[in-house]
Amino acid sequence: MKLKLAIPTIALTVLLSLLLRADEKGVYLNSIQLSPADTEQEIILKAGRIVPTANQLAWQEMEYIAFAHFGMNTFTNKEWGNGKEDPKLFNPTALDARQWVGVLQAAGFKELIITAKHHDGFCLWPSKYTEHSVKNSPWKNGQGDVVKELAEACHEAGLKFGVYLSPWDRHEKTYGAPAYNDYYKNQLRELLTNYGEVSEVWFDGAGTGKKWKQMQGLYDWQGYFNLAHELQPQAVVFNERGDVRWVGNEAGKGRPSEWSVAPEKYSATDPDIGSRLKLIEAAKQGLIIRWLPAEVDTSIRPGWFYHKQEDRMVKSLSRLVDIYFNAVGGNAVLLLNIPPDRRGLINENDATRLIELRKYLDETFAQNLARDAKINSSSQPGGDSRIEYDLGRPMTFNIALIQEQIKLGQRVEEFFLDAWDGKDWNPIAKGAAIGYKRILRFNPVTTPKVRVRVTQSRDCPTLSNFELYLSPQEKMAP
Ligand code: FUL
Repeated sequence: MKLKLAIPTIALTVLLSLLLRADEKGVYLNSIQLSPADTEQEIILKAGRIVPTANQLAWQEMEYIAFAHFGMNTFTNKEWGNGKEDPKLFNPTALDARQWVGVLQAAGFKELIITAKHHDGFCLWPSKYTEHSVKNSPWKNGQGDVVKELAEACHEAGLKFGVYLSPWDRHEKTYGAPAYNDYYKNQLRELLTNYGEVSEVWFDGAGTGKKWKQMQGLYDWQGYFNLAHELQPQAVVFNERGDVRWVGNEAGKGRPSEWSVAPEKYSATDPDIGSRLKLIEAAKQGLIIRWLPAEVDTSIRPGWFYHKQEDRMVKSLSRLVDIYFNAVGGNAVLLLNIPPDRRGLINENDATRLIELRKYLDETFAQNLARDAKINSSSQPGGDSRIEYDLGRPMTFNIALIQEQIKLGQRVEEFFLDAWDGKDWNPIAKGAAIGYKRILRFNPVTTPKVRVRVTQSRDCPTLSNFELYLSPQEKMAP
């Protein structure tokens, strides 16, 4: 007789994790200072107990966010404007925020971030502090406000809303001097006061030239963060020193091991941000380590802004699938840019591809083959921790999805996925970091039993979820 487990996988693994932790006295913090006197054991235990804030956790759980680069560059066919563009050039013929939101929601995005101001300084809202904005454009006779239309459409539909406000401003006269901080904060205050809830604030670090170099020592980053947190307490700030960090490239690539705990000083493009080695180095310098998860930002087209000549260069479905598995399946949030065209609409080519991707992902994740698995877990102090999933009968799968209970920290440093062949356990896949979500892809395996074996961790490993799938191509194979 086949016994079916009444408790769903997720609840049981959480329960097991909690039982495993019952005797621990841990302090869970968002950041902690390491010391040169710390032993390796102390360092990793401290790191294993760093946890996300409620905002960081809610952000991570969104998984899939849309970026919309739209502004002066859309009309000048540029990627970086010089700030001398005539506001009269901004003139979308059919801007429809609800069309953007409709497409993005159907595609499964949970948030939309708009470039309220890009490096050229042109503002998509009628800022009181500059003439370089929609108010001097022919669009709606200067009475329009793109930020307002988008914020309203997002809130109405239940899509979260975020703003990108470029710190680098090639139009504003005060840029390059301390007075620019007031200008920037005034604009930030407008955006974070007049448009309802804002869930993410993007402070881009990009720039070039003499004034930009001058500003490096002058930017009041802490002041910007404080203002963002004061006006929108539920928002996360994207910035090297903010709440969520740049993954380090714009190609849609995450690292094989993406650590969510990072030292206060790190290089965004370093292939290793927070391995045990990095933590030991950080301790030698007495650095603070903190929860700082990765965001993978990339565009569906070659450029960030819309260019007609790129209409046929929308990334292929297979490329987007790889980016998705790599980012969302690699402990990061995917921020995918879809640049609206000169009409002020999401172009048909991009919309079609986004829906294809949604369909592919829905089909892939439709049937969790481990849903009714019987679970057995064991762990010895100082030894491996193992969780076994008895599938009841041989099942064929080529995708495994594993999640850690990150409310208790990111702890796993090495793990194996093993399959039972009737006599022995054989490894199918191996990895280091898991974090919020790790999705592994491999050649199809048929087995009645699988197990996750954690061979190194910073503290007791606490898995919260395990799922198995067969990808649509394999389902269709003869
Ligand atoms: C970069 C900018 O220079 C690009 O134009 C784009 O906005 C990208 C998201 O960030 O730093």
